[in-house]
Amino acid sequence: MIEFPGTEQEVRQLERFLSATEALPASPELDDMRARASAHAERLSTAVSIGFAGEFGAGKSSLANMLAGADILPTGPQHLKLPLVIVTYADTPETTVGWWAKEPKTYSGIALEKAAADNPDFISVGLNTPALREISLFDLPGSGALDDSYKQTLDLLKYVDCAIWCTNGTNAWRETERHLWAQVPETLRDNSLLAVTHTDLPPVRDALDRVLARLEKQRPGMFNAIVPIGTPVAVRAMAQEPEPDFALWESCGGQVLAEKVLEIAARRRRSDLEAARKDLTEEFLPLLATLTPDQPDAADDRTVQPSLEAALPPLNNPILEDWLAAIASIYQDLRDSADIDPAAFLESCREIVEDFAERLEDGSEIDPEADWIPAEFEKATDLLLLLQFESGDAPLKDAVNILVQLSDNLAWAGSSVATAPPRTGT
Ligand SMILES: Nc1nc2c(ncn2[C@@H]2O[C@H](COP(=O)(O)OP(=O)(O)O)[C@@H](O)[C@H]2O)c(=O)[nH]1
Ligand SMILES: [Mg+2]
Repeated sequence: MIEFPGTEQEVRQLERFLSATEALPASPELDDMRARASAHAERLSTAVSIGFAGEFGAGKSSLANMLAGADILPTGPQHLKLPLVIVTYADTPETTVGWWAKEPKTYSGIALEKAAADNPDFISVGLNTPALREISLFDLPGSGALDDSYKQTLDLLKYVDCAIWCTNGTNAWRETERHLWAQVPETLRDNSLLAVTHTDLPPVRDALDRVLARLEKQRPGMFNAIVPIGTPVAVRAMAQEPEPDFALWESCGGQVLAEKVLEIAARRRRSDLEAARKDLTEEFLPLLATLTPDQPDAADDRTVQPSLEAALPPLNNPILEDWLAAIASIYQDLRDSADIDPAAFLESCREIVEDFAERLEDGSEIDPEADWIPAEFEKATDLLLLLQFESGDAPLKDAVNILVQLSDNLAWAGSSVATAPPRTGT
């Protein structure tokens, strides 16, 4: 089972950075940092988008329905001409019609036909399927050979993080498909799958090994993986009562396809997270460490201040202040040394966390409601010790994340009752 990486912690840190820097005097550097922080926060709070593309009748909508676990998108020959349809998460089912240059309009419930009649540029259908919180599905209109739809497909593929190019196994991966796909940016190709559909049909099944061998030769640089699928069989397998027919789900390709989709989406999410963490640890958090965190009045304080340091009132959270100073000293050491020794870095992190764990023990410096925090520091001490036995870069990143998490804990609750600022719900 693939773990989909959570983003709450990073989003919270980015938001904290944005609110703490909101009232600072503008400068090109700060504006650039704030723009990057809000772009990271936006990306990490939005589901990873998976585009289904391919020629007419290739099985795009059937496959998107299968992954959504619902019969939402019409399939087969039809009168209803649909633009891009996005299937996404919503608490209650709704249908939104959207235009690139006009305000959208929302209908309650699933209303594709009504939505299509508005002649929108795209339609978004909201379902409360939990998996859609992580991934949204973009069902692209079919592309024909070298007509307008071809350019439209290329344009719409710019909006997706990952794609599944659907090709009909009866005549898989035709010249027209290759021609289009070769024009897709390399990063997207790398994050995409080639789904060979209709593999449940006997002629396709019989020739499958040969077809897959041919496609595999052309795969490098074009797709992350090739997955054969008999979609109606997969749907039937999952709909079995009283429980899904897992053997059939596996043999028709449903299992591998679902896993691969999750894998490319999770990989994309991880790379977004890494980019955000890099900015957080290298720039945002060090700047934040020089400021007062979460001061409720900071955003309203419009007084012009001469410098970043003077821009915010002093801390009234002494333990947090000491903690941030300790972290800042680690950052400083990191900056000063050309070549970090991972073991030494982990050891200094551990020492600091251990010191604070001891200091927190008597409970006088934190909000009584936050009595779980000392235990967090003790757990972190043990974790940091364990990380010293691992190799590579991963333990360093984990250590930084642990420090950041602890900073968050202290920012939230690290002031004594007498000096605690009013809670702002952040
Ligand atoms: N046997 C079989 N039929 C499929 C498969 N995928 C799609 N179909 C059928 O092919 C037709 C076109 O599928 P659709 O999902 O509408 O294709 P789209 O135009 O790419 O969205 C429909 O009648 C589907 O039921 C498959 O894997 N096996
Ligand atoms: Mg379709």
